[in-house]
Amino acid sequence: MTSPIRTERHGDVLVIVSDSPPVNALGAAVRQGLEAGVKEGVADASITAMVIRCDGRTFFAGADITEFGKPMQEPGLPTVIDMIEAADKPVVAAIHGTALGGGCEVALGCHYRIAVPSAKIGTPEVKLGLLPGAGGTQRIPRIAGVKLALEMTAKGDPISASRAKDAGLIDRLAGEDSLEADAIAFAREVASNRPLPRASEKNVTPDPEAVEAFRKENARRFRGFDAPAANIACVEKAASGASFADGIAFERAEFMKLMMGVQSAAQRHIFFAERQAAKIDDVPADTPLRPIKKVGVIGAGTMGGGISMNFLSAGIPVTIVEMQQDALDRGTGVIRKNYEATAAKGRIKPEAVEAAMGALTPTLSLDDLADCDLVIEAVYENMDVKKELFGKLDTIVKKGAILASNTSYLNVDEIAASTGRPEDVVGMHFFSPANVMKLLEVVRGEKTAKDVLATVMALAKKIRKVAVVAGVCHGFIGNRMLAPRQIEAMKLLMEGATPEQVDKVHVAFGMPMGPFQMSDLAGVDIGWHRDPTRIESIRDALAAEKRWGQKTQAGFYDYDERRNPSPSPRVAEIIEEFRQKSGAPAPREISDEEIVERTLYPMVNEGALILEEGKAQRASDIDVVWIYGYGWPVYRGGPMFWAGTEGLPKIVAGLEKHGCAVARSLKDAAASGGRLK
Ligand code: 3H9
Repeated sequence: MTSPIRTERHGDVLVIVSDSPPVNALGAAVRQGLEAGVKEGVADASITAMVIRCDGRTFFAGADITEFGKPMQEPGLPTVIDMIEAADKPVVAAIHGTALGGGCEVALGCHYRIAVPSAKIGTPEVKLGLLPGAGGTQRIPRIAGVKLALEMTAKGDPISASRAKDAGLIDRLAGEDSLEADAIAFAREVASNRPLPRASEKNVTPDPEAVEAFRKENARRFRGFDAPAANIACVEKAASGASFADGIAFERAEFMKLMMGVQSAAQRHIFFAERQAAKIDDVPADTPLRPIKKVGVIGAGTMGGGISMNFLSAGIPVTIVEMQQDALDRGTGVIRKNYEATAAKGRIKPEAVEAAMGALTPTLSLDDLADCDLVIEAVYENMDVKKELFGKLDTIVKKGAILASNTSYLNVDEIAASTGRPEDVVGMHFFSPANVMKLLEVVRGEKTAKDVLATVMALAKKIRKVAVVAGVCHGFIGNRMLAPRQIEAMKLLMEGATPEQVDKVHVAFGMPMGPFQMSDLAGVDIGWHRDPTRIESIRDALAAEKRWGQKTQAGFYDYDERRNPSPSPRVAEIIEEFRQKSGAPAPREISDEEIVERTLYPMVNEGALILEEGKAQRASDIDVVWIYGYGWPVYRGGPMFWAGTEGLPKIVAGLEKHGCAVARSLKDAAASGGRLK
C-alpha cells in the first residue's frame, strides 16, 4: 500500500506532505509516514529545516476516530509528536482548514507554526468524551496560558488563526494562497535558530484562581459529562508546577480512563451517527439536486418565523405569507427582534440584521410564492386545512418546486395526494424554536422523489441542521416515541408519583426537562378538546382550570411572573380528586428506578417498532433525533445506544414486568445478545 505521506525537497527544506482524504486523520499509515518523513529530514545533512503540511481540504483534523477502541498500531501519536519536537532541525507546521485534536497537537509539537488566515485550530476531543491525549493539555497551557487552555480543551471550540496568533499558538500568518511557499521561506529563516523553541520545555504560570473560576462558571454547562472535568484536571496539573513528563503521564491516564468509558463511546457513536444520518440508503450520493434559490414559508407564527430565519441566515431569500396584516407584522417584528437580540450579544454583526431582513419579503398573497423553489407550510395542524392549502399551492407554485409540510404528526401521503405532484411533496419537521434546534426530520412520503430527498438533505446541511429521514407514521420518529413516555408518566401520577418526582428523575438522567415540565412549556391545552365539563384525564382536569402551562402561569407546576416553577398544592389536589373519582387504588411509593423503567424503556420499545416498520433507516438515526430534537444527553448516546448500555435483556424484563407488549425485534436482539440496528 502506498503511504499517504510523501516528502518533497525544496532545496535545503524538506516538505512532508500528507494526502489522506477526506480530513487527513492521523491513522496508523499517516503516523508511520510522518515518523519516516521526519527521520528522513533529520538524517539528511543537506536538509536544514522541515515543513509539515497537508493536501486537500484541511491540515490533520485529529486522530483517526475509527481506530479508537481497537488495538493500537505503532507508532502512537504521542511518540510521533515527541519525535518531531525532539528533532534537532526546525520543523514548521503549515496549517490550513482545521487543525483539530491530534492535528493541533502535531502542530504544537512542531517548533514553529504558520497558518492561513482562514484556518482554525482547536482541541474538540471533549465533544467526543475525551481530552487531547497527545500532549495537548500540557503544551497548550505552556504556550498560551492556563485560561485559554481551559477554554480550548474543556469546551472544545476551535479558535481562529488570528486569535491563535495573538495567543502564541501560531507564529505567523501566511497568504491565503501561498501557504507552502510562505512556510518554506519561514523554515529557511529559522533554519539556524538555536535553541529550538520546544513547548515541552516552557514553564506554565500557575493560575489556581482561573481554574476554580472556570470550574464554577461552567458547572451547569458541564453537568453530567465526565470529560470536561478531566480536561480541567490535566490543565490544572500542568499549572501545578509538575514536570512535563509527570503532566503527560497524568494526561495519558486520564485519556485512557475516558476512552474506556461509556460516555466517550456514546459521544463517538453520535459523531458517526450524525454523519450517517445524512445518507439515504437507496438515494445515491451523486443524485442531482434541485436548485433552491428562493424559499416560501406559509405562516408567520413562532414556527414559520423560526423556519424563515434558518434560510435568511444562510443567505437564501424568503417570502413569508400570512392571512392577516397584523399577524404578518407581528411575525416579521419577532424575526427582527430575534436578529437584533443576537446582534446585541455580539454573535452577528449589525449589518447582518439588515441583510437578513432585506432578504425577507412579507406578503398576504399565496400567489407571491409562484417562483419559489421550495415552499414550506407551517400553518395550523389540521389535515383539512393542509390539504386545501396544498391543493392551492399545486395551482400556484412553479413546476419542479418542492412543496414541504412542517407537520409534526399528520400523514404526509394524504397531504401529497391533494396535489397533482405527490413526488414533489415531502415533510420538513422543524423543532421549536426552529431557528435554534438542530434537528430536522425529513419525512419521506410514499411517492417523494429521490432528488427531492437529496435536495432537502443537502439544504439541511446548508442551514446547519442535522437531518434524519423518517417514514410516514403518527408523530414520525421523535414525537411517536414521546407518546408512550407521556402516557406512562401520566399513569405514574395516578399511581402515586408526583410531577416533580418524575421530572427530577429525567433531569438527573440528563434530560433538559422532564415530561411535565415539557408539557407546561409546550402547553397543557395542546390537543385538548376544549370542553371544561368533559374531564376524562388529569390533563383534562388541569386544562379545565386554565392550567395551560407556563403561558397561564399554572400547569403541572405553579409559576411566578418570571416563570420560575414550584410544586403546586392545587395540582396535588386535582390528581387526588381525579384518582378518587376514577376509583384508582390508593397511591403507593414509586421508586426512581421504576420511573426510568416505566418512562424510558417504552421509548426503546417504540424505537424498535419504528425500525421493524422501516420508519427509520437505522437505530443510530433514532439516537440522532433524540439528541438534537429533545436534548437527550449526548453522553448517553441516544435511546437506542443507551438501551445497549443498559442491557437489552434488562429492558425486555422491565417492559414485561410492567405489562408492556415487547417488540419482536427487541426480544430477539435481547435473546441473541445482539443489538438493534
Ligand atoms: C483526537 O485527536 C485524540 C488525540 O488528542 C489523542 C490521540 C492519542 N477520524 O464532518 P465531515 C470523517 S480525537 C476519522 O462530514 P466537514 C467523517 O466521519 C479527534 N474520520 O466533514 C466523514 O466521513 P464520511 C479530534 C473522520 O467538512 C468525513 O471524514 N478531532 C474524522 O463537515 C468528512 O467529515 C475531531 O474531533 C476523524 N478524526 O467537517 C475532529 N474527522 O464521509 C472531528 C472526520 O464517511 N472532525 N472524519 O461520513 C470534524 O470536526 C469534522 O469532520 C471536520 C470536517 C471539521 C474536520
